Amino acid sequence: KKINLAVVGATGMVGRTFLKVLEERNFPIENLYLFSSKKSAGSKVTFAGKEYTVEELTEDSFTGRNIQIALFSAGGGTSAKFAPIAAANGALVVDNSSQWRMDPEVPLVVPEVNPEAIKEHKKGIIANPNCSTIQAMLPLKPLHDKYTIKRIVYSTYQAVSGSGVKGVEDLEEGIKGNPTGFYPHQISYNCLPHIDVFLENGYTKEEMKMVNETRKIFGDDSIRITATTVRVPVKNGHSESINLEFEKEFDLDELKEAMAAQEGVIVMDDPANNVYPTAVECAGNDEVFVGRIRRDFSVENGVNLWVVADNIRKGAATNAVQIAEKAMEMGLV
Ligand code: 2RA
Repeated sequence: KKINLAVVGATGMVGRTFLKVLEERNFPIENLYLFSSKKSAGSKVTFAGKEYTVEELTEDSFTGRNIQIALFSAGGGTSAKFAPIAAANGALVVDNSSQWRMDPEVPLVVPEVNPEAIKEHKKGIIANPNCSTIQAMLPLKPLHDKYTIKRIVYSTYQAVSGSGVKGVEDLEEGIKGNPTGFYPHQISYNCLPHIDVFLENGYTKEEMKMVNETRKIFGDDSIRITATTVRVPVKNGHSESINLEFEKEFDLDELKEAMAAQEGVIVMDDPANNVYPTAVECAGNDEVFVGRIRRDFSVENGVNLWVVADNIRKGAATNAVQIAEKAMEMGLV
């Protein structure tokens, strides 16, 4: 069946990728509505061969239009105000901002990991996890099920596309010698241990997102987790070094097979032939790529992984569209 779908934040990097992914996946859309801030309203967007005019988002945008799914990627403030309005007008909202992720009445979903959480929504809002969390959940899910993860150390190497067009511009101009000053320090030829804002506990919001969102998605607050998230001079694609300690013993080949069997994961692991995932080669795909799989000999039952994914696709747009597809499959729309 075809449905009426809205995209809020349609002109942003994730919003434009929502549309690309919806078209690629032939999402069954009857009527499409595109919304943005006043600044971008009026711009034209082509979708499935048809031209659409982006409207300014207002409190009446959802009235009387029977919008059944609304994909949001327009910042926390817009989601805070307009997601409830969309839901009150009958839409199921899939929100990419961090606004609703830790709300107990809002499921935080990676469709390959915890699809059953979708039907738990209490206010018509489902939250898309942070990009760096999403890509970690896919390889970790089979390992947690099989060996029970007791501790995680995340170290991330995050592309500038995570900051949107302004981040990409600071890197590209910086390489030419004209940094735009978007980042607090030069990003070209540099690494910045600073994503989002610093908190009282000395961590950044990005680091605490990985800690808190992992526990919510696995439904397990006992997992011990620490994170260091770093902005690196990569245009697109987040890379992550993930160190895991398990309650149970494991066989390395069996562990690799468990990840390879996980829907959405591709294992690229043959160091003798220089085979391991890199951002440049993995960007543009919807899978999560895992390599450098090796035992951590410093603890009883530990392993190190290198995990790469496109942070705008699987890390944001594709994951949200997959949630919408799953919700339709479940008859929730
Ligand atoms: C970043 N994960 O990379 C954050 C938000 N997209 O900047």
